[in-house]
Amino acid sequence: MRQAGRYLPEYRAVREKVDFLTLCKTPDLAAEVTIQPVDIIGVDAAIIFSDILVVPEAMGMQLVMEDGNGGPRFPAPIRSHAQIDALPVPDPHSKLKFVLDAIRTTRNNLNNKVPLIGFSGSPWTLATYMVEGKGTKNFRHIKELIFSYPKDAHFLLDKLARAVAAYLSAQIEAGAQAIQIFDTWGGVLAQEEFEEFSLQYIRRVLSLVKRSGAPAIIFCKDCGHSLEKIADSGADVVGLDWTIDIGKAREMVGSYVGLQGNLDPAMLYSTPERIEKGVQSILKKFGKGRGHIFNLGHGVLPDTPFENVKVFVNAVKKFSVQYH
Ligand code: 1CP
Repeated sequence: MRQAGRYLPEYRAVREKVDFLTLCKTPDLAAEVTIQPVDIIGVDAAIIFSDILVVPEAMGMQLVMEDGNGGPRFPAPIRSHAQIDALPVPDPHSKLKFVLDAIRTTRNNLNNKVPLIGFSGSPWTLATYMVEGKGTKNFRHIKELIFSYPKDAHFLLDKLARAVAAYLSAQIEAGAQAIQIFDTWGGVLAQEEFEEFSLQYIRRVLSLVKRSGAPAIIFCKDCGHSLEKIADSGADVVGLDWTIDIGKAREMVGSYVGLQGNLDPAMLYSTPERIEKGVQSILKKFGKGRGHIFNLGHGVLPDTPFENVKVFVNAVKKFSVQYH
C-alpha cells in the first residue's frame, strides 16, 4: 500500500522544496523519496513514488494538487459523451516518461536491495476521480453515469483499461518487478455493479499487460463480497483491507493466490504494545506457511507517528519467523 509520505520527516524536507506534482515529475527526487522508507523504516519492497492521477492528466485533463486538506482536483471533470470521445489513450513512453525514468533511476539506486513495485489506479477508480473531479462522499456523478448512461460509462472504462494496460506494461519494461492495481473505490458499488464496472475492466487490464513474469497484486478496498472473483481475475496476489479475516480469506483462495495485508492503518496511532498485538493476531490467523505479504490494509495515514511505523515493521520481522 502507500508507504511514502508526510509521516516521514525526510519526505517533508523534500516537499518543502518542491510541490507534489514537481516531485512526481522529477525522476531523481521521485527515486529519492521512493527509497526513503526502505532505508529509514526497513520495508522489504519499494513502491514507486507517483500518483494514480497522473494517468488522467496524461489523457489531457488538467490536474491541480492543493496543499493542506484540499487534495487532488480536476477543475474540468468529465460530464459528457463528447468529453469521453475526445480522451486519447496516451502513449506512456512520451506522456508518462517521467514515471518510467523514475523507475529506471530507482532500480539503479536500489541496486537490487529490495524489489520495486509499479502501480496504477484501476479503470473504475480513475473514472471516479475523472467524473467527480475530486474526492467525494456519495459518488453522485459517477453513479449517474453508470445508472443513466451505462454505454458512456463502458466507453470511458474501456479507454481507461487500454491506457492502464499500456502504462503498466511500460512500467514493467522500465524495471518494475511487480505491479499493483489500486481499486480504492470498488467498494462503493453493489456486488453486481462492481463486477460490471470495475472487476471486468481489471480482468481486461490483466489480460493485456505484458507481464514478463512480474506478479500482479490487486487491491479492491471494501470488496470482501467478491474475494473469490477477484482471486480468479488473473491476479497473483490479492490485497486485503482490514475488514476481512485473513485466515478465512486463506481458506477460500489461499491455495492459488498470495494474500497481502491487512492491519488497520489506524492502529498505528496507538501504542507499540497494541501494534505488536495486532501484528501477532494477523500472523496467527494466516497461520504457518508461504503466501502472505504482511502489509497494512490501506496506506499509512497522515500524521501517523513515524516511530510507530518502525514498530510495525520491526514487529512483522520479529514475529513472522515463527510462522515460516
Ligand atoms: O503532498 C503530498 O505529499 C500529498 C499526499 C500524497 C502522496 C504521498 C498524494 C496525494 N499522493 C501520494 C503518493 C501516492 N499516491 C503513492 C506513492 C507511493 C507511496 O506513497 O509510497 C501511491 C501508490 C498513490 C496512490 C493513490 N493516489 C491512490 C490509490 C491508493 C490509495 O491510497 O487508496 C489514490 C486514491 C490516490 C489519490 C490521491 N492522491 C493524493 C491524495 C490525498 C489522494 C486521495 C484523494 C481523495 O480521495 O480525496
